[in-house]
Amino acid sequence: MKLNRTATAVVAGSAAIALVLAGCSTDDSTDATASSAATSTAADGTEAESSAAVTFEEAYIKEKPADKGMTGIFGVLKNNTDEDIDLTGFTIEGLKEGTTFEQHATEDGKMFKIEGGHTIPAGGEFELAPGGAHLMIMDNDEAMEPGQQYTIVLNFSDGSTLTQEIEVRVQPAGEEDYGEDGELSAPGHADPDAGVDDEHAGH
Ligand SMILES: [Cu+2]
Repeated sequence: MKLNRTATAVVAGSAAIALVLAGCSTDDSTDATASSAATSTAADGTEAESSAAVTFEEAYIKEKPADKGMTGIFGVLKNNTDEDIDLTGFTIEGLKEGTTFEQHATEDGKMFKIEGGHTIPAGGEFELAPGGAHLMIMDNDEAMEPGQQYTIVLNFSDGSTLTQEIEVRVQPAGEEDYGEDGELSAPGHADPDAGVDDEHAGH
């Protein structure tokens, strides 16, 4: 304890000296030059990222408790090439064995698994949004809490792969109902024989 206190005192003392020194140099333009250099470095990083064939922006995983088996992944897929590209598959690294990943669409408030994959139009974008097309994490009993970071790997029909960090977030205000709807419409994942009953139900 004594050592820690001594160390803290020394650090505090150094900080005080630094402040005094900084105060003496405010007439110089050195500080302004340093901060503008930092800004241009950040801009370079952004440019490098947008040169990929497909980028996934504003991406997030909707939070879920451990006892809820599924959740959605949302964001905007941007195609930076002049040809249509399909999302052929994806995974989230580090999740329990048995977890499955599906691509879904939503119609009349019910979501269902699509055959093939979502198509990102040439030079355009494809939005994954609550109540619309989305990606799903299924058969998973792990809690995903806001702020947690995962790595998502997206595979595309042109053979390219996009790997990036994705954060868990709370669903934006006004879209909280999605989770309940999603679970209620889980029959979309049922076996194909269920379609026979659906015909009767429709009449
Ligand atoms: Cu879904």
